[in-house]
Amino acid sequence: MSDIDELIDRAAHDLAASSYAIALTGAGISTDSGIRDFRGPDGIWTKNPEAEKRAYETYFRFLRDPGQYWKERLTMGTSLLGNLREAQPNPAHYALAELEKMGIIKSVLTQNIDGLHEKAGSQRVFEYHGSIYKLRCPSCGIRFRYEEYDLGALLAEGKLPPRCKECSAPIKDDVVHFNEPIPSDVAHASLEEAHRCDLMLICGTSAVVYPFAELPRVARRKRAGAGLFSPKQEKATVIIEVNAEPTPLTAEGISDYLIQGRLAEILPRIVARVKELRH
Ligand code: CNA
Repeated sequence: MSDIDELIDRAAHDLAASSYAIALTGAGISTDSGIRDFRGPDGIWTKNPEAEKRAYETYFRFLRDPGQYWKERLTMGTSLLGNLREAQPNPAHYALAELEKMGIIKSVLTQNIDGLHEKAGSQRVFEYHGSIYKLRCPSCGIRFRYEEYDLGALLAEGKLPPRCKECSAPIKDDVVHFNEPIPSDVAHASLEEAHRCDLMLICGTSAVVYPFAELPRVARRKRAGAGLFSPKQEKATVIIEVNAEPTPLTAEGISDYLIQGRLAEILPRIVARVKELRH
């Protein structure tokens, strides 16, 4: 067996033996759906660091003048990521959905905003950085589908920004921008999942964006802390990374092992092996 075959086999055994596995995903899982990532070798920020600096301002522009923010969004051209709505899931998304159907993966915590996990059939998805399909009220936290607002009409009538149907505060797109707090519902749910899981499968993230990158560390500390504050030794959480390149989680030994390669190839092979083990 090659190194990679051995690691795929090991991951399949670990998943089959887990009782509460969760997946954490980042932009790398969607590159095979034609969506560029930010920090991979061909990433948007890697190629255009100026665009990253400008992105740091986006949330402040909303806070300063929500009406103007919306006017610019509705009148300026396409987003940096292109037309995400046309993208389709790839075999890596389907593999995670299948592991959920098999009862192995209990939830997917994703940084992605592209909605591809749900399109692939994953049911329990926490969108940590929001979704391109939704709007959110920063004041009361309620979310709306874009279809619930006629933004074109509000623009034409000079009635921007759109306002929350519950509390009438100005609402923004659901996507979480730099400097913007993570919505408290997904932040809490994700933290709970990180505490609860006994296996974390981390897919396609450079693991440098916080607080999401804290979640593997939470799972890791649970193990390190066991015995320090609690008399009962907790079962160690297995942390597996699948990524095209090593990350800080690899370097710091937060993950137990890295399966280095393309997610669309590796995840379906893991699923196939789990199925063999279950027969
Ligand atoms: P990132 O920082 O761009 O890192 C992506 C990681 O995935 C890198 O380490 C790559 O080497 C790796 N990678 C790329 N392609 C593959 C592949 N096919 N197989 C295996 N590994 C691969 O992205 P993060 O998610 O870590 O950063 C968080 C940001 C990126 C979040 O705020 C997202 O909203 C944002 N983002 C989302 C999307 C999307 O929704 N699809 C796209 C681009 C950026």
